Amino acid sequence: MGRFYVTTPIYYVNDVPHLGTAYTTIVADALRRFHQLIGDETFLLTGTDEHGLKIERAAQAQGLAPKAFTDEISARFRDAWPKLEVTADRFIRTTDADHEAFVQDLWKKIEARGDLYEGDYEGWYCVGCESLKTEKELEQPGNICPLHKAPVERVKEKSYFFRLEKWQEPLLDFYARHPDFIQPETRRNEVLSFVKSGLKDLSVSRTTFTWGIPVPGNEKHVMYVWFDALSNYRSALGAEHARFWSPNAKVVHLVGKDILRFHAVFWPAFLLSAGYREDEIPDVVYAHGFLTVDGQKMSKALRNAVDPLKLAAELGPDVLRYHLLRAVAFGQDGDFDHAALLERYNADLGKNLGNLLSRVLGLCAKMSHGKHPDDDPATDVELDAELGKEIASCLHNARKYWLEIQPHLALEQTFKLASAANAYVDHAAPWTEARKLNTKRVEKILSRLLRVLEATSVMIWPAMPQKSDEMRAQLGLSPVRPSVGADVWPAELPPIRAGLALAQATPLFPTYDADKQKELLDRLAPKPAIEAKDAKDARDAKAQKTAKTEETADGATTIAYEDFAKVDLRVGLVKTCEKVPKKDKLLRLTVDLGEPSPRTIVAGLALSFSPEQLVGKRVIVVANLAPREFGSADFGEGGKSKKEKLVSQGMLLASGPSEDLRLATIDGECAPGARLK
Ligand code: ME8
Repeated sequence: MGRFYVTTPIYYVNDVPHLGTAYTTIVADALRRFHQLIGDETFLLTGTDEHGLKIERAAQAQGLAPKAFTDEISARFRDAWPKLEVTADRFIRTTDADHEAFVQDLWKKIEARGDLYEGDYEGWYCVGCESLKTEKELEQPGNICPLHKAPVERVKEKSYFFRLEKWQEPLLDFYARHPDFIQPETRRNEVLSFVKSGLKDLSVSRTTFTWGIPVPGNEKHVMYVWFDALSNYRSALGAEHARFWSPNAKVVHLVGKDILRFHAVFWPAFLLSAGYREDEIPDVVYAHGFLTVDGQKMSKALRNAVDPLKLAAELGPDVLRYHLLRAVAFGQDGDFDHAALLERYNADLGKNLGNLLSRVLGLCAKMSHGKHPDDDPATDVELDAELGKEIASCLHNARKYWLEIQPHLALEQTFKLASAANAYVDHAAPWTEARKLNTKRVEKILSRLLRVLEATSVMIWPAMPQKSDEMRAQLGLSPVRPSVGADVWPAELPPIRAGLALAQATPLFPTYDADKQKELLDRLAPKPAIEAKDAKDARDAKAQKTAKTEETADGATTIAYEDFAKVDLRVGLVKTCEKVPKKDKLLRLTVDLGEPSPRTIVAGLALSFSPEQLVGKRVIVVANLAPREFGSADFGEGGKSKKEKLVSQGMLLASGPSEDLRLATIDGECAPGARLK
């Protein structure tokens, strides 16, 4: 018996559960179920990441206090996972009191080791990543975060620093001694070259907002959200740490490739610094790829459109789980294609496994009085021996792949076994043997097939626990309920259960005909995705749409509400304003949008306003417009002048001709950053 501790990332509560977060969570659950089957003691952890600027702002945007906001969204995650058949041993929230106490204690340990010092931080911060960025990492023009495609913010504040640089060599030694720590191999190489290129000390506290865990002894600072978040993997265990954070437990962190660096570099460095031994560092950080949906990047709008809970309610959670686990090669990027899901459902589940079950039960009803027949292994023929070999190899390989965290391959082997059994029915032709009155042969064939089905019902349990139960009920078997210490993964065919009463066959996976598939696609797949799949349909849909487009009185076309909702309009407070030398129309402003540092906005207002007229004014800003370049200009005077690029990080709203513009503004003392709706 071993111990297996598997974690998902704790998800930010600025978003609700979506297909991406469901994916990691389902993989974690399937892995843990496999380990339960082999008798391991297991612990599955998931939860929510609730502190930091991103969450504080999301709460503000909803007009809620951060805790009230996080309570609401965290509950949505907690309620979602059981609907996908995921059972966690703990659902941690970083606002849980025991977590906060643990993190403060960890901080003190690191501080006592001399690995924290106070300093000033100045640099670029991406709130989406909750991470500082070097200039090298940003896209130009406009200092854009390559992941979030949004401008980063300039931060300048007092901060504690963690001596990450000091841990560069120990980390490299650690990676060398633990080649399996970062998986898959390509990701390991990326991390290794990142660390080899030189680590810099890490800013681990913030002073410009308060939504975080206070730094012990200096409450002006809150801890950096990643310091807080990563610690959840250890804090969540509480007293269970003796069993699950010990050298004889396998600790696996599943993460998306977006957050590998935090887990593979910062986390072990924090732990080593706090005095954890090398054998108390997690065993594996497995970075999986990113999913697209029907070939498109999962933008926020698309994420909302593809609701895993809706899919699970419609198709059954097991079908969604199976498709996600089987269709994506774990570790690589993959596409969640609605049409492919239905095709795979029909092929693997309906026509292969489902058909095998109904076929065999149907034959048993006719040929063995609905009972499991007897079988004398001494009378095996070559066909039986071949099936035997296939069974042994599929069982062995599937087990190996689950252990190697390759669920797609484990399931491939599982369904290979079902295909082999279907081929065996065809070749063994029990109906012909029955006509020849060869009863013993008929019994052997049916018994063999029932035993393959029993083995398969165990093999699918990690991916499809409900369907496994249903399948076993039809086979007259009790559900798989693993217990610690008992390895129930079959090494060979399960025993002959002569005389066992079988139930009547009911289709486990009724196949979808073309009409039903179309109806499901129309209902479940987001419209643009369906259009993208079929160019002709897309053209037709577009033609129809154009025909229906309505015109307003002045000839402008209408847009859908969703299109309007994409525009992020905010109240801004003009802090500074200056003329742009040699550009008659342009003013350069800095505008406070409630962010840590004001945005630079370049606007064609100079023919209507002097800079003094604008400072202190509240304006309306399109805050999510891609940054726009207006060339460059020489600022400053005479010999001290400096050429600067003119990049606008937003747009002001105004009306009228250039020389008589009226600015859109807002009544009263509205807070900078307030969203217009
Ligand atoms: O990063 N495809 O939280 P998060 C596959 N709070 N997986 C996806 C995905 C996609 N398109 N989109 C998201 C955070 N994911 C931090 C983690 S852990 C100490 C703190 C999954 O809500 C994937 O696992 O942004 C990714 O790493 C995670 O969601 C990011 O979740």
